[in-house]
Amino acid sequence: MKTLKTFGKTFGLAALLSATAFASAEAHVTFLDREAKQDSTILATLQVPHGCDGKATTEVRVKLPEGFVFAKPQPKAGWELEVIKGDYQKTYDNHGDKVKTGAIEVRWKNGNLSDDFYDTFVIQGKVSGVEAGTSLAFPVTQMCGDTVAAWDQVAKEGGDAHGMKSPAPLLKVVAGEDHGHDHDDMAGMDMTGMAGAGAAAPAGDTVKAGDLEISGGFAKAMLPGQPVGGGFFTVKNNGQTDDRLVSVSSPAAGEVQIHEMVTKDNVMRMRQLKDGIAIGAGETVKLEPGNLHLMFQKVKTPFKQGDTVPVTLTFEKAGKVDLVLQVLSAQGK
Ligand SMILES: [Cu+2]
Repeated sequence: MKTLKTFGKTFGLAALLSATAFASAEAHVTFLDREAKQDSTILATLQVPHGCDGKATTEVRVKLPEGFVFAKPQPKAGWELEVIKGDYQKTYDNHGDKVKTGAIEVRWKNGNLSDDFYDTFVIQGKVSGVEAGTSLAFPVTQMCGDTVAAWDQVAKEGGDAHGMKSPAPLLKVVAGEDHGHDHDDMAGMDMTGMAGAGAAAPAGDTVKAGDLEISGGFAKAMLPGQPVGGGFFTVKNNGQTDDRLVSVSSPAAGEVQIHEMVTKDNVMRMRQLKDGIAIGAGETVKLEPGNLHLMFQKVKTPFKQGDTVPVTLTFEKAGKVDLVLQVLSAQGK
């Protein structure tokens, strides 16, 4: 516990420094995904958007709050990793084992993250015994050689974090989904894209809409820190007239674009297809990795293997079609 006390002091001093030296810093250290479900194991992904006043970041220290347990940091190439263990205030149950101690602080050290670049630092852990609506604060100390930036300000209970110069990254704990159906979840979502009557067929099933037959829908799991995701499916046009996929929406993403991958001079490039994809009469069009695909932008919660992603496809003739994509591994298998 000695280490901890020393730490309190370090943080206090650093807070003073940051208030003056980093007053102009706009982009804070924050979590990529700022919400976590109760009693879920998550990848807490910290985004470090810049160095300290132009200097490269050489160390990132993260203090873990009570209620974020069984933590394991992700090693990063070019950084040493130090995990400081200590006592939890409470005792936690890990598959029947009573656990009282664990990681309470993680430090990535001796790295070199240029001020021109951005990077993420990931800690896997379980949110446990925390009431919904609580925000867990993860005070961060960012060191750039001997310059220190502390992201450790926490608003008082019910207070406002806005306007704070160096707020600690917060993770808001929300109610779990173990209450039967996912209607609770859907209530908070943007339903504008969810047109059409009736529920979509289960993930992976073939969906028919007019002359179209849509099958094999899947999405790739997203890697930590990856801001966009890919989606794929096959459309078969059994009719006598051409159709066209004109747009796609999903409650899981702020925007869904239709892309194609083109290789020119040995360089692979992605291109947005603003006019969508033609589905000629009698033709089968396959969206697949390395070729045509959906690109999910502004994804709210990174896709995890085993999840499902609902999408609404809009065709020129067949109209709106609801489809559920099964999330496979990041390799799409
Ligand atoms: Cu793309």
